[in-house]
Amino acid sequence: MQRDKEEFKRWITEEIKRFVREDPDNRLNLLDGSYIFEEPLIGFVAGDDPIFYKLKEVIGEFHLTPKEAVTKIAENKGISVPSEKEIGVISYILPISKKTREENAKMKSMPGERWAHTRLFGEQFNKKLQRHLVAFLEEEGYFAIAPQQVGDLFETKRDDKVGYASTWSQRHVTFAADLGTFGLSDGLITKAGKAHRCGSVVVNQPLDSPQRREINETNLHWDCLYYQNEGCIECVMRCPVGAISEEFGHDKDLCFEHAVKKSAEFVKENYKIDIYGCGLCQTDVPCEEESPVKEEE
Ligand code: B12
Ligand code: SF4
Ligand code: SF4
Repeated sequence: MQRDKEEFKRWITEEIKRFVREDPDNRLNLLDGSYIFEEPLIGFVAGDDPIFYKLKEVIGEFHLTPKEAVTKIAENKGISVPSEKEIGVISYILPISKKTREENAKMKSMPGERWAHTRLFGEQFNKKLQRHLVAFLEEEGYFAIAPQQVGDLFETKRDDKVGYASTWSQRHVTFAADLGTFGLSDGLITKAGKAHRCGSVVVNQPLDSPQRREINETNLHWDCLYYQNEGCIECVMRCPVGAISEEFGHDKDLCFEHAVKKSAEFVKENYKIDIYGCGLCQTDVPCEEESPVKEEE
């Protein structure tokens, strides 16, 4: 069943919120059973938005446009490939629960137990939500894909120009949906802050893009106090390995060594689960649970 743009947005927004509220896997089931994620933020982008070509310049030619993402899958399924105008992107933010943030805020080097469980089981839930949305849309006759869930499409790599990157950067998609902007630490700061995980789905439903600010250095980092000349370097101070600096921003290699490699040993030994994580730069900072920058009058 086809819907008009506004009706579609209301309908899918309701379903995402319902699933996050009701699905039993959005719970720290091996800890206290509390919510992993709080109420999501949801945004939309038009499939023919020129920003997707800009992302190829910024990230690399390997970063997919929504049309490229659907083409291969449509061809494999023998479905006619929708044009760019017929495609829309649904993007969402899953804010990490207050209790988890509070615990991580007390950590000085390694992630808290709840943060580690959120990285493992929260990401499993994030994937489940993407798969659920694809199935939910398909039941209604839409053609939908979650690019990060398609093995043939999604790949993370270490690129010569931009360092660690992927073929579908969720943060850049959420930026395109005007759900947030990039902080000094690289983290995407939204109205619900920077301590979150995010995801997206591409569908053959025309959607309008939001009115974003013009892209320039300040607007790209609009929600970050450092770029608003407010003198904040809290994330720099929080990083235990000096991976964030005023001079170079985020050093992904230093971050990788700590947040992926070193933390995995700690998490296994102390929390008995196989995962890595850190996120110290996302907690105990002014942008943790909200955008610290006031709305323009
Ligand atoms: C590879 C990866 C990493 C790498 C590299 C991170 C990175 N900066 O790209 C490493 C291992 C270091 C890493 C670490 C972490 N990660 Co990680 N990671 C990813 C992954 C798989 C791909 C990211 C990607 O494709 N990046 C592309 C590159 C090019 O992005 P970039 O360098 O940051 O982009 C900069 C430039 O493009 C620049 N820019 C310059 N000009 C322009 C112009 C325009 C128009 C735009 C839009 C941008 C732009 O802006 C960006 C910021 O400076 C995503 C999942 C996904 N599929 O997206 C998760 C993801 C980014 N990670 C996430 C998280 C939570 C973490 C950790 C906290 C670990 C943890 N869970 O405990 C740390 C945080 C590090 C930090 N300071 O942000 C979240 C981010 C949430 C958030 N608030 O931003 C994601 C989105 C996972 C998810 N599904 O939610 N991660
Ligand atoms: S802690 Fe301060 S400098 Fe760092 S991203 Fe948040 S607002 Fe920006
Ligand atoms: S995730 Fe950890 S290691 Fe990486 S930049 Fe943030 S605080 Fe530093």
